[in-house]
Amino acid sequence: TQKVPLPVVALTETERKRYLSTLSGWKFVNDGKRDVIQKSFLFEDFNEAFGFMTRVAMQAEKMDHHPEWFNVYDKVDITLSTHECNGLSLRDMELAKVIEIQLGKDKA
Ligand code: H2B
Repeated sequence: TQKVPLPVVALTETERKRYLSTLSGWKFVNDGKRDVIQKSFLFEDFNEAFGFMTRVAMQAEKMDHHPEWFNVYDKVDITLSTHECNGLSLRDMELAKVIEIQLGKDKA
């Protein structure tokens, strides 16, 4: 089966709010240049944080949609946005979902 990439068109405000209501802790932010969603994650230590980043990175690469992230020891701040529409697309919502599923597995 052929995998069809999700479109890079900007979500409407209604769509954005509907998707965000299904994603716990992800906040909509306009950083002055573009619309993004952000969430901060806290782990037990660096090993847990970086393990999570590694597992997310491999899935993000498969999706050809990649997180912007900042890690210090046990903390990972993630920002998602889509360059092509200078804002939020379905791809960001899909990657956020993948991240949440990975978090569930890691914290289990
Ligand atoms: N990741 C994210 N988060 N946003 C993008 O717009 C994006 C990406 N674009 N990964 C992709 C790669 C694009 O640059 C390549 C050429 O498909």
